[in-house]
Amino acid sequence: MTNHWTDIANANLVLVMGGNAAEAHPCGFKWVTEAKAHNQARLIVIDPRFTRTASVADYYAPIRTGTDIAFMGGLINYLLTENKIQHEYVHAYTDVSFIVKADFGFEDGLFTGYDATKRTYSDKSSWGYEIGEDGFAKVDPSLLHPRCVYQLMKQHYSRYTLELTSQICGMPQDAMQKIWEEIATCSQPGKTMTILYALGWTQHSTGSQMIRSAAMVQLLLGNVGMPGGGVNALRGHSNIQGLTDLGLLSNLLPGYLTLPGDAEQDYDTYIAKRALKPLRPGQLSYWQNYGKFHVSLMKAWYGANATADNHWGYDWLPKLDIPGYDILKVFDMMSSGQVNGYVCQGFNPIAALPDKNRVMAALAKLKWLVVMDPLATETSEFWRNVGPYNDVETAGIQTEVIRLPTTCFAEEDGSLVNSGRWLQWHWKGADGPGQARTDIKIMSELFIRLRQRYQANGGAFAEPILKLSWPYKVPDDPTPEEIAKEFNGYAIADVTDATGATLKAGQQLSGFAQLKDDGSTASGCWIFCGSWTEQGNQMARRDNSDPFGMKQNLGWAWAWPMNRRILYNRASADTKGQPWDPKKRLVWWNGKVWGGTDVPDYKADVAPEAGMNPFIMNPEGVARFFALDKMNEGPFPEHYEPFETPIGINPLHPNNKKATSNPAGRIFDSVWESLGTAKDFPYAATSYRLTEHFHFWTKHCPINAITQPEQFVEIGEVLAKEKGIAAGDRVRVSSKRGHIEAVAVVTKRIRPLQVNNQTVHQIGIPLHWGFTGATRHGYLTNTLVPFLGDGNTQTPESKSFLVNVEKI
Ligand SMILES: Nc1nc2c(c(=O)[nH]1)N[C@H]1C(S)=C(S)[C@@H](COP(=O)(O)OP(=O)(O)OC[C@H]3O[C@@H](n4cnc5c(=O)[nH]c(N)nc54)[C@H](O)[C@@H]3O)O[C@H]1N2
Ligand SMILES: Nc1nc2c(c(=O)[nH]1)N[C@H]1C(S)=C(S)[C@@H](COP(=O)(O)OP(=O)(O)OC[C@H]3O[C@@H](n4cnc5c(=O)[nH]c(N)nc54)[C@H](O)[C@@H]3O)O[C@H]1N2
Ligand SMILES: [Mo]
Repeated sequence: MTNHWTDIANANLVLVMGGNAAEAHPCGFKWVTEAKAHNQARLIVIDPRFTRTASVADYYAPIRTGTDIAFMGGLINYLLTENKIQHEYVHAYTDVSFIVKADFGFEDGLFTGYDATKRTYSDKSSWGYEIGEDGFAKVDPSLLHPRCVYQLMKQHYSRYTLELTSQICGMPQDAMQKIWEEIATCSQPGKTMTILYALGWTQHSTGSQMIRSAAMVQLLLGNVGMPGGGVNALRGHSNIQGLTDLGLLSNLLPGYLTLPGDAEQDYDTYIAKRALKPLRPGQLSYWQNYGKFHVSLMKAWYGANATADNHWGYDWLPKLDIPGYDILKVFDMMSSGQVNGYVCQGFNPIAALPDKNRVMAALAKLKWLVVMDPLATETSEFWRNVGPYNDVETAGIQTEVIRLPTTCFAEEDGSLVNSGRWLQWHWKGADGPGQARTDIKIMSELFIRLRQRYQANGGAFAEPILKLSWPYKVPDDPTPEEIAKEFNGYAIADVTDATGATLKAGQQLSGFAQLKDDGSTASGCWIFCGSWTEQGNQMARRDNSDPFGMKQNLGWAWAWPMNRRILYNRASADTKGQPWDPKKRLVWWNGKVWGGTDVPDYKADVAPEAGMNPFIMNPEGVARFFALDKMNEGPFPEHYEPFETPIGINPLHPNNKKATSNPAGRIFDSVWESLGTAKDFPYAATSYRLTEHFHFWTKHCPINAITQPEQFVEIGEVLAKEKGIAAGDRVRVSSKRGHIEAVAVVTKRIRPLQVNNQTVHQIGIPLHWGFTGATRHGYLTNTLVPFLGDGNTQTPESKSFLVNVEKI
């Protein structure tokens, strides 16, 4: 989230789109209720299904899955043509005036630089600013230059008319118009909309660009950095925010530092490419400190072994030969026999990943599989024949499966990072049962034994393991406190910071401004620096007072970065440093320093007149409508159809097959033949969760199993009638990849949509059941989902695929 949970109460308008917060985030959803009760906020919900969130909305409209970019593109077009934008904000704090290179273009659904044989933009060199001789990006504040971002954006979205976008989304024109008008009222400086989304946006082959299109709307309305505004990802598992913060994606290091690529064997080149110089005069470009964060990380990992002479152990970092080994890639490699062993920790891939039969076959190619989990999961039991639900030939599977029982999160101390970036310490509720051990203990024992083997026998590339520093009191059982302190970081030598304060060697750092690139500081995750200082564990703070009435609650837990609650909050004040609206006071300039009701996201002593802009992580200091080369399918979001499209064409580009679905989406060659078409599988399906279960594991708990005992699917009344299906009938739902059986729930909540002058029916498929646990055994929903995903994040397209439905 750019903002956070309690801040939702500051919104005037709440848009829930691409998520179902009342069901998937029932505790956090209370802040929407607060906004309605105390702020007269209105709630708009846009979802293919009428959900429990929709049931308390002021306005609900249906949408066809996978078409939200068309809706947002139409909205951008509306805001620009109707002149409903926050002018001063847009002019000062965004890239509208920046001039784009002359060879950039967009034609027939494709941007410049596309390589159709590789299905990727192999040449993104035109997706950039024109740079002047002074080294700065060129701008035209009049916005008249035909290639300034404003003009290009206007031109790009001029195609997104009300008529066309309504035909793509299947949303009636009057509903669309009404929602656009209401959203447009938030272009007034003091009026804010918050956008709450989750997987209804991420789980598409165009998911990242959907979210970008929402961010563009929020920028046009001047709603980023504002209380009650922002683009807010409501995250999944309780610590999934912590997962990305700590760099547990295959291409990341902790704190959103990035792993080097194969071409970056040289340390100085690696740092220089990331520590970018400002692109405009007077800007900050905070990533210029990259080297300090990186060296401090390497000191935390490798201690005295990381020295200036060995570039702080740079050679010990793996260098990526491809953009990343995401989960689709790893299972694709497994399928083709390139992976021998797999350690599966707190993950149930056969239930969670798309195309269950493909994942099954991949697991069966392993020599060994280690499952670290408190429970028996479908994955740990994948080799078991349970009749039609998992029809495998057990004798043919040679994979050795080893189960290591772990405790669960409630059986250990530690911190969880919530969607709002708050690190909240928690205390264990009970000891784990039987022989269960904590994940930390299992991993530490594994590390110690591996290191002993390398010490005794040597081996290829042993240094990263042999040189690792392991300073814990009980080496095979580090405490969560020790690890948390290491993430925060400490002074290795006496250190004087910019304010003149001196830290003694061994003392905990109080913030990342103290980090050095000379080896005198260590920090395992620079954005967590400040969470465990000499004053103790900041994450354990529980002061919920709200002295300014702005719901920022700075004494509750600790938020990264630097206990700042709202990112880019400098943008909540105008160019003179005064709040756009006195009722929405977040930070302001008092003549000497920046202060306020939140921790300023800015350099404290830089006066507004200096012209430094609020988006300090970008070298140009402003927010981007034009994404430069950061996205894999182009600088502006464009609507592409889901890979399995119910209408077969992209109404924006009916004559270019290459632009039907995301031209740079993630798909492996072997997957094409597993895709179906509307001829055999005419209905658009989407999958989702229910309040009564958490994924695939609460079905082991009798109470949850009783409340939602077996697989069902939701079918609209019109389609049910057409197919002769009554409520309670058993139906077979099939895709090109397989089928499941379920009880039919016939509902008014899903209605047929008019799309491209034809009727499209949608089917809703919840995902929790399987062949373990106390619920009625059955198939896995992911039997149906195609094995492909987003072009940037590789997130599978679990929210839009084609199925057929028949009564059994
Ligand atoms: N009770 C419970 N809570 C959970 C979880 C759980 O399993 N159980 N899981 C947690 C996890 S890990 C996550 S990631 C989150 C997920 O949180 P959410 O994303 O809110 O949950 P979902 O139920 O997957 O789906 C969200 C909604 O998106 C809609 N949708 C589908 N396609 C589209 C589309 O193209 N456009 C739009 N606008 N909407 C679409 C679906 O109809 C559905 O209502 O929930 C978390 N919370
Ligand atoms: N079709 C479709 N597929 C989806 C989705 C969808 O919407 N549609 N949603 C996707 C999403 S967002 C997600 S997050 C995934 C979820 O997929 P998974 O993360 O695989 O699902 P969970 O059942 O939550 O699995 C977590 C496992 O962790 C175990 N566990 C709990 N605590 C601990 C612990 O402390 N240590 C260890 N080692 N294990 C522990 C649990 O017993 C459980 O088996 O599913 C994805 N799959
Ligand atoms: Mo998730």
